[in-house]
Amino acid sequence: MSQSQTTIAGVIILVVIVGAIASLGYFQVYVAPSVFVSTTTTSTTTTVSCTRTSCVNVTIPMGAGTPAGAPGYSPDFITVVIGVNNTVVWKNNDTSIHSVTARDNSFNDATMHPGDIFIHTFTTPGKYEYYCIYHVWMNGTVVVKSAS
Ligand SMILES: [Cu+2]
Repeated sequence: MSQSQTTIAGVIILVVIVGAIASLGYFQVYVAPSVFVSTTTTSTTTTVSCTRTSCVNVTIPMGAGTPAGAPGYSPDFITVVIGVNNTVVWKNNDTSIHSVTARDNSFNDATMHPGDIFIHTFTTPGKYEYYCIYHVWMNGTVVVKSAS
């Protein structure tokens, strides 16, 4: 190997090493933290959901808006009793936006971003049907009964 060939080989090896270190640093600084941040956010918002017996959780699961076999709201039919468990907490666990919109307009959260929570307390007995304005095939029902 001549002197210039040795120098070129040395430069190439140096570039490969620097590149490897740089990409490892990029992963640690930019990629890894975002993974940890999203995990933290998920567990934080989960604890915000209803943990009392006086309310009922309804989740919007992953893929809820996919037309074919969409899971929609889960559960999509609930019965609550005034004074017992008449507060309903909806949580969007999907990665797309959804809404919880009453057909009689008595309640509405039109912009539920991923991770968002919507809380509504029912005070009048009746049957309340709701849907998602972005995915009209997503339907849910809340039956509200008086304490009696
Ligand atoms: Cu939707």
